[in-house]
Amino acid sequence: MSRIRSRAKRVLLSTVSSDSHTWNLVFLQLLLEERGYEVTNLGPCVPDAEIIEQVRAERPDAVVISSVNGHGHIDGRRLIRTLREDSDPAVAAVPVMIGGKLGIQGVAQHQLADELVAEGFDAVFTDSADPAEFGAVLQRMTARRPAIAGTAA
Ligand code: B12
Repeated sequence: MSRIRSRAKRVLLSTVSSDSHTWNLVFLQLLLEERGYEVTNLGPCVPDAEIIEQVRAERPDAVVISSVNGHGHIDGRRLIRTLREDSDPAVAAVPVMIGGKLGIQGVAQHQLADELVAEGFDAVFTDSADPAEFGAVLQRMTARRPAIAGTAA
């Protein structure tokens, strides 16, 4: 008889290279863990290359990027371009979302969001995003990924 074991979905959580804020990451980690995700939190000021190497090594079901220092739209654009151009198709295709205070206050957040989606993010959340909507979008994205960890005899 074979048994099929489903596993918790894995989320790689990070901010961008310029951003030293950490409570946004702590908040998101707790929110995601409360919803049953297994979270790897890379912490503040993470270089693009390290995020991409972690995606390659961990094969997460989704990547969640948070930035609040106002540079998120610049760093995020550079990060997503590099990730989508990766030669490993599994890395290039991983679902990635970004959220937070992505531009400086006063800049049209929805325009920045549209630009970031055009660059390759699967979803973009502005600062006032409803956590319930974020949860629903993440669930839809990760549901498309294989849910089976393996089979045991
Ligand atoms: C604490 C703080 C700092 C601390 C950070 C310490 C630490 N270890 O985290 C220090 C002093 C280091 C700091 C530095 C700077 N800061 Co500061 N900081 C703050 C402050 C006061 C609180 C941030 C915080 O911890 N909030 C609590 C967390 C839980 O909430 P949050 O960050 O707002 O995140 C929420 C949402 O944005 C959302 N969210 C965030 N990410 C994501 C992602 C997804 C997917 C989703 C769905 C939602 C989501 O969910 C969170 C919970 O609601 C804010 C002002 C404020 N009141 O927000 C400024 C603020 C973020 N800082 C700001 C700035 C400009 C800076 C500096 C550039 C200042 C400077 N000139 O040096 C530097 C940047 C340094 C850098 N390299 O990044 C600005 C950013 C301006 C903007 N984006 O328009 C703010 C908004 C202050 C202001 N009003 O001008 N800062």
